[in-house]
Amino acid sequence: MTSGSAYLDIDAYACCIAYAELLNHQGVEARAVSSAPLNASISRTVLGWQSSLDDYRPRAGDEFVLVDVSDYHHFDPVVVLDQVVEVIDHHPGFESYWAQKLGSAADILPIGAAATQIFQRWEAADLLPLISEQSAALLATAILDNTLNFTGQLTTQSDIRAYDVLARRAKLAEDWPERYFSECQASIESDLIGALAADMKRLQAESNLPQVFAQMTVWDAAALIRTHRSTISHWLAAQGGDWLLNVISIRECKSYFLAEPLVSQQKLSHLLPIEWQAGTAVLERSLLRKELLRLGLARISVADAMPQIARS
Ligand SMILES: [Mn+2]
Repeated sequence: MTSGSAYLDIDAYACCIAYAELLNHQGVEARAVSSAPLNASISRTVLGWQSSLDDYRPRAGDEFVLVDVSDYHHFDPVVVLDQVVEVIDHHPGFESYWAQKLGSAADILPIGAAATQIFQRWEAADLLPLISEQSAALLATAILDNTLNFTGQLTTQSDIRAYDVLARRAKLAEDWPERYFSECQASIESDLIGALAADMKRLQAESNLPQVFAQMTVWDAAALIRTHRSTISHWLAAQGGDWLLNVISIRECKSYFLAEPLVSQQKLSHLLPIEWQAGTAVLERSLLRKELLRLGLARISVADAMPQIARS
């Protein structure tokens, strides 16, 4: 049971732990394994739940289940590609590769959180009464985080229902969403560069999105940018000449973009109705990097289709 290489967010972390727990109940020996650093979405309280990854090093002959990742460029280095037996993910782009390789053992869906898919596995196995309070709390919080408190575009009814059931099992407080996202902001602000580095993706040069793409989810994005803008810009500019930071503001349900290179601003203006002012732009809804990737892919496929239409 493992996930991506760059960093582990709460969705990947929760899925590894909770799916390993389910498989062990089903008599399949499984370990939750990752060699990636944890990012700020695994907040102080979450770490205090005393549920963690297993201290285990994969051996020759082990099989791998991937959760919350399907792009084989970004696997945890412990993974042996040919020994992957199952993929559970909600990122776009590699659906047909895995469908061909694994058939129905590839479960890649446009859904708010991979944690919802893991919840569905527990439910389908009729074992939900056995889920530990920690795993229920982890999965519920992963759903909150990845759906942006249910405001993200990919949020589905299944995510909402999974949260309700899991939050009740885990006895989470009513104000847990606000407390959780405020905690994430505090941990980001206590190590801003670390948080940027941990949640940054490098996209292919031919991508129609900025090549250096950092993202963070906080309670109050305007305050974060006001206080830390020069530190952020300085560090991102050192990573390359085409960069963007997406700060998702849960309190206001908006996305704040920070990009100083003109080329990066233009790429984003191509995909979204935004106006840049001195390197920042605000979108009146919260938008995730994977939603932007989806928009970018849609534009590529439209562009690819054009010449064919012209020829026929
Ligand atoms: Mn996820």
